[in-house]
Amino acid sequence: MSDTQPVTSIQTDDLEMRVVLVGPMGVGKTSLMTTLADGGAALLGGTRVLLEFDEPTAEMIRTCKAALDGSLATEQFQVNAMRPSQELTEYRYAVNPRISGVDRFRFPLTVLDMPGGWFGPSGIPASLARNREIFDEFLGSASTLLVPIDATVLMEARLQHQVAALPEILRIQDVMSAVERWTKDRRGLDGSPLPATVVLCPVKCETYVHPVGGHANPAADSMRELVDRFYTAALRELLETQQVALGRILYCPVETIGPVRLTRADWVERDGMLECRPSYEKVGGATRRLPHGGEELFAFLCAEVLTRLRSHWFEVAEWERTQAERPVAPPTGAGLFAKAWFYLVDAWDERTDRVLHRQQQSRLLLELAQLDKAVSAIAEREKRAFENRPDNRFAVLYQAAPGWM
Ligand SMILES: Nc1nc2c(ncn2[C@@H]2O[C@H](COP(=O)(O)OP(=O)(O)O)[C@@H](O)[C@H]2O)c(=O)[nH]1
Ligand SMILES: [Mg+2]
Repeated sequence: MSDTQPVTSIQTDDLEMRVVLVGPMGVGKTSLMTTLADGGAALLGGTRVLLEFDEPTAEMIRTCKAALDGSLATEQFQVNAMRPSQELTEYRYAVNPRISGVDRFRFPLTVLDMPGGWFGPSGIPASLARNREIFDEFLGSASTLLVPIDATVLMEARLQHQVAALPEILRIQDVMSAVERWTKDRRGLDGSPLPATVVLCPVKCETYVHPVGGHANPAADSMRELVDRFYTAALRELLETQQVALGRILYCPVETIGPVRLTRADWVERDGMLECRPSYEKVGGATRRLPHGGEELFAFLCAEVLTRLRSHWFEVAEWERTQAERPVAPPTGAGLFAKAWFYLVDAWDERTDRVLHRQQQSRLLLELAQLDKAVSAIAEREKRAFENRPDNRFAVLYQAAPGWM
């Protein structure tokens, strides 16, 4: 079967995962992107599924990894090793489950990283107005919004005036405005509504998560409660008051560095704004990053598009079946001569054509069975990550009723 066979109502262009990262400057957006790439590589290593990057994306990830690795290279962990970005950055990956040597099931995964300065007091500079248009255009066609949350700021605000300053420091109103605009503009390339998931990702959270394979950390419950109080509640309010449509809210803490622990958090006032300045120490003299959460986040992003991809190709296989089972008969109303001609000449072509459709259907069904095997690691990780069990790091915070769109 040719890869370009035009058969179904679903546009293959829709089989792309588009994700937008929103959050203030320095919250950890670019580090989160890098950890997502680490997670994809770890999850797909040892499977036949390829993770591909375009060259600029590979370069950006190399730079970011080098900066994060460098923050652990010195005796003290270096806070703020990364340079903030003023540019809108597009990360382009593709997930390619190569089956029988063909790229039929390859799908792009594109993440747009907004410059955090847009949420600052000065907003978007006029010189970047075009960037804003690109951002809005992309936002309308994204099916997922990733919201990194500075867990250290959230958890270390203990005094009343610090807690009161949290919405301003974390720019929660700006985040909610982006969610609102997104849910209202959201459409697929064929104009149909897209699934909409908000993923709340606490970052800088290593001190507050359940350690992998260790005892439960009571701080993990407090972090979850604070995320609920400041973010889930605001999202639910949007759902109720603005009638926005949302499919799911997920909770996915991500450690982009790993072996560091908070030693102190100083609160200082700068330009009339309260600021949290954390200090960390390395755990056990660590020199290598040990990120966590990137695999689960990657699995979730892929699982969503894989569902769409499977149903697209099952629909194609079904179309092939209907073509293979069409009756071989002359056109209705054909005269005697036309009928005779049909059975003598055309019928053979038609029969050959049906055999080809049957072969294409069988081949597709075989490939789909191989696809399921190839991506089983992704599907299993996604299912296990977000299931409801005690001391799970990850959670589904909200799930719309079936048929909500
Ligand atoms: N302790 C800790 N620091 C982090 C983590 N992720 C990011 N950072 C720090 O936060 C700084 C800003 O991160 P960056 O990804 O550039 O933020 P962005 O401006 O939102 O893109 C980096 O220099 C890192 O040192 C994390 O998981 N833990
Ligand atoms: Mg950045």
